[in-house]
Amino acid sequence: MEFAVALAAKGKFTAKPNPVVGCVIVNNNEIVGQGYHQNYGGNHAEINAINSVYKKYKKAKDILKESTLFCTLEPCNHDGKTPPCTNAIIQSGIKNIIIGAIDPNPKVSGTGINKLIQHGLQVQSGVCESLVEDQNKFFFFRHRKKRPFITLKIAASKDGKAFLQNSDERTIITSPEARADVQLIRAEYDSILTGGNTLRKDNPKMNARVEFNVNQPQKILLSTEIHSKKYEFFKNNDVLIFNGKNVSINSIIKKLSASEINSILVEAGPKLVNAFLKTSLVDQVIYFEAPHNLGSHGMPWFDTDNYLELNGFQRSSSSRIGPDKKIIFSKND
Ligand code: AOF
Ligand code: ZN
Repeated sequence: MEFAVALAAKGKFTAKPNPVVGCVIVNNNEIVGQGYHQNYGGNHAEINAINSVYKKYKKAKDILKESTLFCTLEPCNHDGKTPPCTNAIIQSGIKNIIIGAIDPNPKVSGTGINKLIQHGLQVQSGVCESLVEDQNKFFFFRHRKKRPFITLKIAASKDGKAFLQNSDERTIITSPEARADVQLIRAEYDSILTGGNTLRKDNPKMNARVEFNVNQPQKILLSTEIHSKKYEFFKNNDVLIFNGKNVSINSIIKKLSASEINSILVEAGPKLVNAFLKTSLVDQVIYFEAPHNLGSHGMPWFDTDNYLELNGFQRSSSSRIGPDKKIIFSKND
């Protein structure tokens, strides 16, 4: 199963917002087939693994009848973008199935296992369960909490400021190393959310500029104003726009909870960041801290009554990226 978990990890940036899933088929202590869910909308792991046996062996049918299938996630039992994996497994003749974790997706949850058992297959589940949940942290979170996981990303000067108030230019605070790390973080998320102020001030692209294939995060804009499409943010992929005088973060997150988005990275200015913190919907803060001060012209990140610890956050890790610090704050619940 550990090997299946490692296979699943290969789909980390291209399967999302689907979960990563790996599958290994074993016959007489030998691996005869393997596969993983490579692309969103594409074949599921089990299908790729079964196909790999057919590709390699002339007597695939006989081999499959005597094999055990290890799958990190419960095989699906619904018609989604692909047909149910349970049908393919039953048709393959495989009799033994070992599963990592039960699929928390209500369209599947438990029904995949039940179908296999009803057809006389031996099923065991819960093997390496926590590894599977960890590698699909956002997917499990959304299905359990019925809303996406929300992270705030903040780049601050040593004195806790966001930008220079006496300048119209974009203030670059952190080092190129820290900014490269942000690209990797973006690549892990299903969506990136920003506000109108950041759009106008920084004209950010907000895509994941990395040197490997990635399903680009869905861009989301929250703003009281309607913007022309001249901004970089509107280029290259569709933007979900929430406009209005009193846009409520709670109602927007509620709407997004009905979508497939498992995670939201909020990269915005102090106003929106403070508003998010006040909703109690933030699960994690990634705080980059540069070694220099911005001084009295700097705009503080947090309102005086709204600092991180007050909102239940504690430092869970701290590391160095180039000259900057990267501190992760999370909640204990
Ligand atoms: C599996 N094997 O490799 C994956 C599964 O739209 P679809 O058809 O691609 O279905 C997506 C859902 O299927 C996804 O939300 C999750 O519940 C399950 N993913 N299931 O048997 C796989 N990726
Ligand atoms: Zn499936």
